[in-house]
Amino acid sequence: MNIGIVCYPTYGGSGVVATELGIGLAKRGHKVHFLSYARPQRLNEFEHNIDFHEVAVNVYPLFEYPPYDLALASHMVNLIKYQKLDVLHVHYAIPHATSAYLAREILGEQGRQVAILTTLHGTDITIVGSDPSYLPVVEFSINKSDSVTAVSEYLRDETYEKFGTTRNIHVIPNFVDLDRFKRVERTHFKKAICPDGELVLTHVSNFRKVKNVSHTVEVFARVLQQGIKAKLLLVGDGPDRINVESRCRELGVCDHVRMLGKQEKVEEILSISDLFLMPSGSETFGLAALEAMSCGVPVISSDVGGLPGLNIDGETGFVCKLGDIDAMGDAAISLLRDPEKLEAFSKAARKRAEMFELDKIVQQYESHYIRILKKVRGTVEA
Ligand code: GMT
Repeated sequence: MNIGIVCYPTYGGSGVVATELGIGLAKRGHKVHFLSYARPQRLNEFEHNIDFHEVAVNVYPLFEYPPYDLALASHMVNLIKYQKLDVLHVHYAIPHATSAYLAREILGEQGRQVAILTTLHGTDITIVGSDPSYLPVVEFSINKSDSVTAVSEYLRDETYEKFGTTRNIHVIPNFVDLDRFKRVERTHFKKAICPDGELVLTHVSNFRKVKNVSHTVEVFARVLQQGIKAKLLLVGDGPDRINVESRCRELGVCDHVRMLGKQEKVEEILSISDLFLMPSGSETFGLAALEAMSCGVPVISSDVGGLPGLNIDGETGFVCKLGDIDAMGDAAISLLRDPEKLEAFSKAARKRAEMFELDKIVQQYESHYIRILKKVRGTVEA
């Protein structure tokens, strides 16, 4: 198949899922075309059957807000037409699903040959998408896609609740590359970060408000207060970083916190981690937590969205009430103080991650493409 994949290129779950899926599909022999305003962060190696098409937005003095969605729709038209796309798979509804609809309309009968699949990821439904300033357009675009998937049951149900759609939304969960995200020896790195054999707590995100990164610092301060020798590794960057830094200063824990910024080889950091913290205020799936679990790192998470479905409370980590820093601190301390329990949780975390193995889920998408393509082309011939 010729497959177009549209995504955000940034440090974030939807772009990661889209990129890993595209790479997985290319390995299975499909021709994959990525479309975005920059090369997706994880698309960093040459593959003979992967092309990247950059969407450049023409600036013009009248445009205070250059219309990316229109430039994207124009690129989609060309891709569908000249690369003979069978499937156009857009990740994150805003504005990708709308541009895809527009491209198909522009192409008329020709456009009916391409199957448009929208994958909903999170805030495109839960926060931004349901804001009145976008809701009617998002709802329309979801309804006009040939098929819609959501990354968790929670997100599917939220979509039904927040949008007036009665269409079938299929759940295809996120996935992880178990070969890449596995625990490996990183003795030198561990020694450099933890010269006194400290235990390591890690958080990975794009430091948006919704991630509650400051809560990780609060939890960590409680761990230190108990006399446990530990380090907190904060990976990623974003708008909330400045507040996180000031919280570290207020709590007097700066010397024990490392701000590592955006990192490519997250698996190496996870390999020296003992606990992963995800205190998010909203999280439809929690891909970063899955990657941690795949490296055998138990997760202390909040109880929102898809997290309780991923992180099994008392088995792969602990699920605590949103914002309950004391509970998260106690959970972390109980594991860090008990090496045997920590080891058992680590094994259970990896085992749980194995249920989300990359190949299995890529094949689910592939079968889904074939199904919707039959539906779309069948309709044209009928
Ligand atoms: O919806 C977002 O915030 C964007 C997206 C991203 O690019 O960071 O994150 C969402 O999609 C991920 C991949 O499907 C999920 O693992 C994240 O849980 C989800 N984020 C939120 O719901 C906040």
